[in-house]
Amino acid sequence: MLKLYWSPRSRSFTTLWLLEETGQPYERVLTDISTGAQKKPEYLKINPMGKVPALQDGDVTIAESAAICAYVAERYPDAKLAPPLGDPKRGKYLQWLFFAPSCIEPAILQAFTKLEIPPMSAAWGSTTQVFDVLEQALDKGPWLLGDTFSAADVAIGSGMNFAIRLFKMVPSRPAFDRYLDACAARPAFQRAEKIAAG
Ligand SMILES: N[C@@H](CCC(=O)N[C@@H](CS)C(=O)NCC(=O)O)C(=O)O
Repeated sequence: MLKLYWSPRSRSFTTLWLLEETGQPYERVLTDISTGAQKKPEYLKINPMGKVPALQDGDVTIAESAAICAYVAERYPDAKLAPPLGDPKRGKYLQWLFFAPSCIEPAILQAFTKLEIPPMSAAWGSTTQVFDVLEQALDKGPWLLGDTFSAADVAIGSGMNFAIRLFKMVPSRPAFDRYLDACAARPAFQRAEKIAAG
């Protein structure tokens, strides 16, 4: 059975939501970051970054929320959380899945810290550019791939929920409100919210 190392009120939410979407049983190993559990030598063997979440599948250990999303979506293809190999939707799926850590996450932090970085040098361009592009992608909706919900929505939806609704780091837009309402209406999201509250 998969083992998820997680902490309440943290980025673990993404992976809790994803695992709840699969409908498969998994074990949760509480690694409470407020106690420093993530820096203990046993845990550093699982994720040398000393951060949650991390996933263990037999001898395989994986860190980084987006990588865990990709792994779990492929591990349980029946959950239909990723377009299969050869499906034309797979290209955009991968683009959005990688957009979460490489553009959404730094854009949120930039909005929060107000750090000035020349858009030509920043891999994500600018906060405005990232959110404009996301808004455009959600134009048709309800999901990033239109009618097809995927692990990319879990990665991006949880980041945007964190930034807009939980921590008010980023101002919302009507397209983001619609998207976050759709995410929050999913029973798996609601189950993960209860778990993540600790
Ligand atoms: N890039 C990582 C970031 C994980 C991360 O930042 N985790 C935070 C909690 S939200 C953490 O474990 N912080 C504890 C620490 O750094 O000691 C991912 O997406 O999984």
